[in-house]
Amino acid sequence: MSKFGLKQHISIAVAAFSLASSAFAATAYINQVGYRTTDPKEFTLFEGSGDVEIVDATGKSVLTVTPKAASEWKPSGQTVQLVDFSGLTVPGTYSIKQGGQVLRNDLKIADKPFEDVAKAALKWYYYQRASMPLEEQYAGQWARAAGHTNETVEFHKSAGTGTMTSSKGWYDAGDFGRYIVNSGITTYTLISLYEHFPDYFKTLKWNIPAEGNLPDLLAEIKWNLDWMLTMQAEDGMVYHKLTTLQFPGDIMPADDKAKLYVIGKGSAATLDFAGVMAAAYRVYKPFDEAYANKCLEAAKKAYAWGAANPNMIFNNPRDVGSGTYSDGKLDDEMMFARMELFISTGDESYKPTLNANETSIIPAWPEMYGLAVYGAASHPTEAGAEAATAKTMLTDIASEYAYIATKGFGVVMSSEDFVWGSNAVAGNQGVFLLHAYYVTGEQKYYEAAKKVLDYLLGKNPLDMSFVTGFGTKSPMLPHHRPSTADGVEPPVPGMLVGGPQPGGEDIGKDTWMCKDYRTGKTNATSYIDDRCSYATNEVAINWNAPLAYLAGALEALNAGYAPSFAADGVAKGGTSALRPFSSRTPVSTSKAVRLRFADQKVFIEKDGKRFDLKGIRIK
Ligand code: 9MR
Repeated sequence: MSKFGLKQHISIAVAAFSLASSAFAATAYINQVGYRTTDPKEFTLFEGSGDVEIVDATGKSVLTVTPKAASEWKPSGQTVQLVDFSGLTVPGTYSIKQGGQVLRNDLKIADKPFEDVAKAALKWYYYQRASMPLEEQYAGQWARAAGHTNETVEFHKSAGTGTMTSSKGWYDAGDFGRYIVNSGITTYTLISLYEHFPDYFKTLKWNIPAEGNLPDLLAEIKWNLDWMLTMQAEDGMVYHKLTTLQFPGDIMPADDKAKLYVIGKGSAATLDFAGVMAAAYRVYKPFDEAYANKCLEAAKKAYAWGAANPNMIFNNPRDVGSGTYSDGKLDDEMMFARMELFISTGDESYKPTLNANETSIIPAWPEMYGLAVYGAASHPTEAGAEAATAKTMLTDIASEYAYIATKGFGVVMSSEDFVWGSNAVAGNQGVFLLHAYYVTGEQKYYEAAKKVLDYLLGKNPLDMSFVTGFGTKSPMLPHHRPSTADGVEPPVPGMLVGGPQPGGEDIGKDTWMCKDYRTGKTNATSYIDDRCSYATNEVAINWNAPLAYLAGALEALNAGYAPSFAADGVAKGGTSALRPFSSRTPVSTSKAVRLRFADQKVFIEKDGKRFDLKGIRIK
């Protein structure tokens, strides 16, 4: 018989239980880079119970929040709660506590949380430049010799005979190939970032050698446009790619001495090229009219060839093992080319008609329809009735997305979205949501787009930022040949890795392949930070583009810049803070008095308290 009475038994049991439960702390998944003072803010809580406390650097509790109702997120199989801590508006670093336990201490609030991410994501294109050395004054410890400097390249028999000249451009990914199709979506996304926020990008700089008087963003894009222009044949057709016959080993660009070939012809490359060059015409015109005209003429010639040869599908020749970017469905490339040419020329012969029932409109390298939707929505004067159709197409999908993003991990991603380059699927969903925001001014779209960045920067079940050099934990061994071969420990910064997906294409017995990293994992956690993993840990120009777009656009909007075509209400500070767009007021800081808008009401906020316009405290 125990020497303790019943009451003591119970209290010992309770103490033991709370000890046991405290050993299993909840997990808080956060955007590790930071949250904007004025933005709505949310993190994801797994296996939590009770309220959450936010504690400042002095140990003072500054906010207590009750997590939202739990819901399951299928891609990771976790049942999680979203925690809204928008009430935290003072810059600083905080801890998250629950049940007396510190869950993490790296929660950051800042005025411009994504500016450095935007600059680094854009600067990465400089690090990918072919045919020029990266000098230390720009590249720091990642300085390297020029690669692929011989301008004379040979035609593969799939493209012709003899030689031609071609140089410049961006290396596609972890490999050193240059591919027109993938340059299509990438270059267009970056051009549209400039076209939507020209005044913001006229001054934003990230230390690159920029040509002439061009803003950094346009200078960087031109490096690739110059290369693309070399890939057009006399008759207007555009070659598919410029690569070696096989992928190189883990070497620096300058050591890749294998012969370069111009490989393949096709409608996808030609029509993508046409759309990109037509868009380029508009943004370069104010700086260099001759160059702009050259782009437009190239676009017209490419389109003429594409219209006459709309179904020429590229497949890798038998002796070629470099990337394929082979696309068997080409009506979307045609729609993209027509839309951009129509916007730039007003010529009725290009006039496209959007199909409002088209559902494959989230852009991806083989899915260009969505870019035509963006083009129409963002050029209402030029696109006329197509702009209205585009707006409906955007809001139909975006309203569903905005709802989905209120559950689970707070992102749109579903189990099926975890394909090769899943992080870019997320990124493009975010860019899509921003376009819906521009044309409606509805805050829910801004918020859902912003939450995509939260996901990419750490609010995900792997508890890591997917961007090299950013966040508490980020990829260290990306599948990126220069980062592997340069002898520098940190990888080149600003790269978004492809991300989790269960395909396992890189798993195998060869020494250079990965061991199975999927055991016990789900779609959203099938990932390994190892250079072997080209299926989850590679980087690519088309993946960085939506990251750069999202981070850049969110900073531009919050600096007070709205796209010229945007609906009333856009860029009045993103979401909660109403700031007059025209006055370009800087983003307010810690102790500021803010005019805010929520639940259809305008109110004043000071020190976290709310007052009506007469100064009377409200709840
Ligand atoms: O991003 C491409 C992905 O959608 C394909 O499933 C995959 C396999 O064909 O190829 C990816 O693109 C790669 C390209 O072929 C070569 N450079 C690296 C790219 C990223 O892995």
